[in-house]
Amino acid sequence: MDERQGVILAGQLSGNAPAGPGYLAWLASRGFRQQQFITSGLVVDVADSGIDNGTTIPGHAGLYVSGNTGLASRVAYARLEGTPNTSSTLAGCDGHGPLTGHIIGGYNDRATGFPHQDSAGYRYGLGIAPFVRLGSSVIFDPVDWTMPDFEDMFSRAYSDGARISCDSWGGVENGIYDADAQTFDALVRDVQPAGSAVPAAGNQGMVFVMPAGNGGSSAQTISSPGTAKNVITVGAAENVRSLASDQGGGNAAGTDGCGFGDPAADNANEIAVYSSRGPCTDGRGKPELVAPGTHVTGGVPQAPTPLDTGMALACYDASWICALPGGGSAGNVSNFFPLGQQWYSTGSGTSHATAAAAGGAALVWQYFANRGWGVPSPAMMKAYLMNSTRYLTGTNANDTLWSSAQGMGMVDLDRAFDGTPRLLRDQQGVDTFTNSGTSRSFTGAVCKAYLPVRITLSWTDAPGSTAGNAYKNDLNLSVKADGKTYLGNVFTGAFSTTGGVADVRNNVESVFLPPGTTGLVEITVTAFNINSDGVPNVPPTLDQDFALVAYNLAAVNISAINKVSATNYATRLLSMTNTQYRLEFTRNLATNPVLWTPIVTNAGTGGEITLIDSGNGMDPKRYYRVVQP
Ligand SMILES: [Ca+2]
Ligand SMILES: [Ca+2]
Ligand SMILES: [Ca+2]
Ligand SMILES: [Ca+2]
Repeated sequence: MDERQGVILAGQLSGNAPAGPGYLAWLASRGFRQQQFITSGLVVDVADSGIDNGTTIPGHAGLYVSGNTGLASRVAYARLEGTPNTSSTLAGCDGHGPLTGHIIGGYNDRATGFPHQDSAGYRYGLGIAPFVRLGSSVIFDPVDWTMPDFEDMFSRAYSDGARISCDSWGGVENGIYDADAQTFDALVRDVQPAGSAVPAAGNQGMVFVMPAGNGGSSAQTISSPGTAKNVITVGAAENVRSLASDQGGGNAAGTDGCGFGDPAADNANEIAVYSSRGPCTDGRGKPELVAPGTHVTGGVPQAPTPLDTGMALACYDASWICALPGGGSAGNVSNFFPLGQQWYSTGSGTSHATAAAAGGAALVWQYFANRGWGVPSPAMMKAYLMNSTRYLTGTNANDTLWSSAQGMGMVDLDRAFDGTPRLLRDQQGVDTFTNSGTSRSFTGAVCKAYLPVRITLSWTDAPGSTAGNAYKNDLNLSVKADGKTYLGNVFTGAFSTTGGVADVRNNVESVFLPPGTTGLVEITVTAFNINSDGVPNVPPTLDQDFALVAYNLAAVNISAINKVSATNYATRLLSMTNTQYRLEFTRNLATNPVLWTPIVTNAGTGGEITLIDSGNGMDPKRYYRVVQP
């Protein structure tokens, strides 16, 4: 990728531009280390035209640990899927697969200016997750489609450690849910189904990150299988990078080989004109997210023992990336950006935004491991990413969520890893619905009033019908805060608004409240209509699980209050207003967790006392407010 793209995803902005180089330091500040990825073994599958030279010993240093060819390669596998075409190769000669791979995971810490840094010090080809391993599933060899068997292909990828697949490709851009979308909806839940190349009992989840397409700015132009319900579909916002002549580009206007000039890459709050727009033909919202996708730089496949200025593989022709005007044939100087070197090139398209989001997904996956939160389900990955977005306010954005242009907003890794408490529930058996009309409720206490409260519900739906509406099981999100009730996906601009009607179409629902929300927040998930086998391979036939992310809420788990006595938990009254009592428990409940549930005390008052956890790890002593309505 491109360090400018990384700094934007990290939310480090100055106005509409990245605030300055330092993405690797930012990653370190959020606790990310190479060793964690070595320990977890996470692989991001790159279903594309091949990474670098088509082997697990790439020529480009950026695909090795620490950018050092003397250390381990981070290419886990490289293989052809489907049927080889004439002159088939695993090498990414067209430039697309290599660019994708470097955007996800390229490493560059060089501090020597040209050819590894631009004039402002940003590294070319520094990926979003520069520690992760990459697996190459070649489905364009390098230009023609190999007609892969998706079940075989991704069952192999999973078997080799892939939990996220970056699929920067797609078909017709018309918003239609077709057989491919159906296949991917099934694979998200179980990527090793019976009959596949590497079958396994039960469900094995895979996160698929897919492009919206480049059919914008007309409405309803999402490409399949990005129209699938369970994948994460990514639109393109603007990166901020000049390709003008004085920056190493081919002309004063900074126009790239696809015709996009510098105005298409000058504002991190704008949506790229070409980015495909939702909704799908059945009214489902798309895309889910956006990431910077114009004038993005990444690596070029390298010959053995490249020069200091790099040396592209002889077959490299940049035929499936923009590069610079005049490029696109082997040996052309305009196949590269900046001019005068052969390590890097550039592209514009939702392919490159998708790769950035896939890199972000890799960081989220590892963050769960780092925090001891277990392995996130695809539904949780989607909920977490969509929950931590940044609302874009520029041209083609500044609209009401869920937006057909910006989805739920820009991937925001700063919020994703800001350490603010979140209430998380990930496909827990006790939460699974088996009947329409039932519901689950969760109560949280707002941790920091100066931050927003953001709640996202996501579920992996059963594959839909290719005729009519694709949506099946229907869950509803409802949130009560500050005495008001908000329904999922009822927004005005960036925030939820009261009123409206329950969303019957989307299998992600969000409620975003601005800073200033206080007290208890009640979240209710209702199974409005359970008509399908949402959890295949697990009885019963009709069921649905879900993932829930509630940002800036600390779980309030209240049960067995009768077990709490003054003996066990001596308390003192800290303050008392009309109806609120703040008590301190002298025993540290953080290290002695106790389950709580609401009770009716009837202690001479007839009132109900609710204990509110306002701490949840933020304070060595746990404080509880008592509200007597
Ligand atoms: Ca299976
Ligand atoms: Ca612009
Ligand atoms: Ca619903
Ligand atoms: Ca089931």
